[in-house]
Amino acid sequence: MISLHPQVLSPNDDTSPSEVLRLLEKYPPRLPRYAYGTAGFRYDATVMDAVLVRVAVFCAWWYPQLQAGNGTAPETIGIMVTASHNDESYNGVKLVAPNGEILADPIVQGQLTDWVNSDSTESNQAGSKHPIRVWIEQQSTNTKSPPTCIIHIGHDTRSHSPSLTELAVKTIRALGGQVIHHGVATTPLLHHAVFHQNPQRVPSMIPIRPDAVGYYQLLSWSYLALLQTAAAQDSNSNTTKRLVVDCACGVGYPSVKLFQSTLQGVISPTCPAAPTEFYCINGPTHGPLNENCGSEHVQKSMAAPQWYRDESNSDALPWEYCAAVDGDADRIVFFHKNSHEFFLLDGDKITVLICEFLQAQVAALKQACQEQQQQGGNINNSMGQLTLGAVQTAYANGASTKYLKNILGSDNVLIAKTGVQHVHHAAKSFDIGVYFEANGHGTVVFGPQFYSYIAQAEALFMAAESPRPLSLQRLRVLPALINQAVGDAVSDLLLVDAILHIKGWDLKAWNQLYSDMPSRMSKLKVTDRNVVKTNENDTICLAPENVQEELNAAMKEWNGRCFVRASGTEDVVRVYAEAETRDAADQLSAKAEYIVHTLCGGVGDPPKFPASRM
Ligand code: 16G
Ligand code: MG
Repeated sequence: MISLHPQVLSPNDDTSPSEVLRLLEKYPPRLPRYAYGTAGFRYDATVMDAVLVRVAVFCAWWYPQLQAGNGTAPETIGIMVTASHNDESYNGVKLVAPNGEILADPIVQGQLTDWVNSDSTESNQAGSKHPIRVWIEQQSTNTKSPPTCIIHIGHDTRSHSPSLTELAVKTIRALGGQVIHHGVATTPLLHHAVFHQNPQRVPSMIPIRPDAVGYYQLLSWSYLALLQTAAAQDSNSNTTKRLVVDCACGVGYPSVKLFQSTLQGVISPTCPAAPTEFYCINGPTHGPLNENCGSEHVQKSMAAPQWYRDESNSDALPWEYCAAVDGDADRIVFFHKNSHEFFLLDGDKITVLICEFLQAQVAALKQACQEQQQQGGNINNSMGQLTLGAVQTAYANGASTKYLKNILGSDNVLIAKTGVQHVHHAAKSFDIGVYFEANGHGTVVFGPQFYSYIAQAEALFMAAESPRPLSLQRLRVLPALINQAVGDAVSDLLLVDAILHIKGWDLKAWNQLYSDMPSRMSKLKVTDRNVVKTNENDTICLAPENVQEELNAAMKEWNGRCFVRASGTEDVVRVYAEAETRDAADQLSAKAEYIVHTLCGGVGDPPKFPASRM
């Protein structure tokens, strides 16, 4: 169902600004105001048509401004139509910048929001036209060669995604643009395609593979290469494990299936089979998207997903080693369930696992390089050091932050604002930056010093004709296995599976690294969630007045931590609380909910306080 190669749709024979003006008129904004949320626009699908037409116009208008214009290849951008973990009734749109990352520039986001909300069919009330409308009118009607813009588009498996995507495609082609249409795609596949389509952005250690075939080959090769380092270490048994992957009834299902078939094609006598069998459940036609399944359900409800194919038999599934991805497969959590226990390994646990692994590899490589240099009588300090850091959000469980600070040092653990755009950016301040939100969004990013260090280490061992140490083999392969543009549930699945295999761990051993503090996440309806403003990393509420003072008093009373913020994907205010005991966390959460209800315009009856949830 995922297209192996995208379809290239050339511009319309004649560029047609009048067709674009007609589309703008036909699909006027259907809300008083569309807000750019945590990851783009996300609303009920019935009001998204206007957004798709306008986002497409914006991309065509923005594209020429992104080109260096000095003879370098044009840089593409992308539009992903998805509402991720939201239910089927929603849809949304995320923009991919030329570096393959999610659009993070607040100025561009502001311009886009302004345009989406402008009365773009006519002169506005003040009688002036929006500059982008003026730009459309100035476009000539001649055929454009080369295309005015090149834009990648993909969509998830929602029933309304193809028609919304089609609106954007039509608009771009009418403006003389070329569309690289990926059809059904995961969000990270689209990011990967844009990143690899702009090859000057891709470090030379990563082979360029701009389409689905190439991407899954890259994942297969690098996954097997990483697993082979475990075989070399000989720390594991040869038994095959089954990893159940709940795909949220979405695009993760064909994505993992495509990976599996690609992997089969890559395995050869010299390259042994993987020790893990991936068993996908909950595909797009099996049940309702994200309903009682997928990573959002598993993480928020702390429960195994419903198995839609054969509910009666769901106990028959071995739920020992399981993962759940979300509706567009850009996040993942792991879980284990048996007759007497359920435990979740969320983004925090993933961060800790990966950081421990990387720290050990970096230390081993440093030592191996020093020994090699000593043997050669050539101590060369020019390789420098590698900084390894972790980025979390305010939702990170306090126990994970404490653990990370212990192993990495306090300065190497940052708390950034909620949303991939913020955590990804912060992670780039390290040579190796690991970021995961508790909800499972995350990846590892490698900076220029990392690539230079690895290249120097390779040169060192090659010159000495010495075998490359395992640490070097492992670190060398990671940038190809780990999506450098955005977190990918499939890539993260493979990375975690390979690390567990190398360590010889099951989920229990991993889970025992630390114990989460009791916490609670809740959400409240308020009249206007936009009245709630927070500081640069969501830890302090700046408005309405007195909210933070009241929260401070509650935190003191229950000896815990809590914060509140407006959701960027749902019409609610979210509350997070954690404390030393379950009761204290519940009491603190109830108090914080009460504060939000009374000071932020809560709708309906105030939540009960003290809590009666025991
Ligand atoms: C979106 C964000 C995610 C964030 C979540 C918070 C991306 C790609 N996704 O899913 O990072 O954690 O929103 O949701 O940025 P909220 O604003 O509703 O709490
Ligand atoms: Mg998602």
